[in-house]
Amino acid sequence: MLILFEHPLSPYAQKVKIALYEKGIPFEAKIPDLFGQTEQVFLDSSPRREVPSLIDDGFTVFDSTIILEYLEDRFPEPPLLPATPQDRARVRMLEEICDTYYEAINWGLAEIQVFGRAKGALADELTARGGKQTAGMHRWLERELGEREHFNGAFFGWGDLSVYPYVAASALWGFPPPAGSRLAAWLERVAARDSARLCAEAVASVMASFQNLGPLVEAGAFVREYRDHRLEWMIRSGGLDVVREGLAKNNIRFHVEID
Ligand SMILES: N[C@@H](CCC(=O)N[C@@H](CS)C(=O)NCC(=O)O)C(=O)O
Repeated sequence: MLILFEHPLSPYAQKVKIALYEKGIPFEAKIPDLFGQTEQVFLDSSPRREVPSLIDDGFTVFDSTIILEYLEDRFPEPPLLPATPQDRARVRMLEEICDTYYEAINWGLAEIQVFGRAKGALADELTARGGKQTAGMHRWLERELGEREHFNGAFFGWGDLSVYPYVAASALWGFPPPAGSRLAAWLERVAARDSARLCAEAVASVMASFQNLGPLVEAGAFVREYRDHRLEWMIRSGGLDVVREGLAKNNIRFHVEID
């Protein structure tokens, strides 16, 4: 059986789980301990120590986009990519923007709301910036969706599973799509699918155990990865001091250096 190293809150892992559920591929989900004693088999599968990574009969694949490509090649039915080259390019562009721009906004909001990275005026400022950026993202997605039933086009697929985890997370952090928008109606339709529902249930059960993790972050129990677009988000949105403090306290990290 396929093994998927994942974490329920990871939008990248959710993309892959939705693909697996939609294709009806059985898999064993494992949550590696990213902050403690990590299984060697996970480390071997993921040189950056990130989830998701997939093991298929000894063959390992990391990075959600590459895993999605692999699953589409290995298990072509039902297809998740749309049929035309134009639609395929279109949904891949949606995925790219969501993975590299939208993700950082939600991640930043979680750093503030769950991991207690900033307090008082700075927390308010960062949250407000995240809210404005989310609203911009929602306007862009509303235009991209247009009159379509699915981002993918005629059927649910790659375009939808690439957007869903991010829009669902925005709602969790207090910034749902505007009531009455086509995006809100799309979210409701997608959330009703078994694949998305299973992911949402896993998110809810993790969130129930998360209160304010600020003291644990302070104590060094979490060394969070401030990589590429996330680091940029924190600095661009006004949180350079959060980065400085994290570096001083050694509770943020960058990509591991590959050896
Ligand atoms: N480009 C990768 C990004 C994966 C990623 O950033 N995963 C995060 C979880 S959302 C992670 O594992 N971070 C490790 C950490 O925070 O230590 C993908 O698409 O899979």
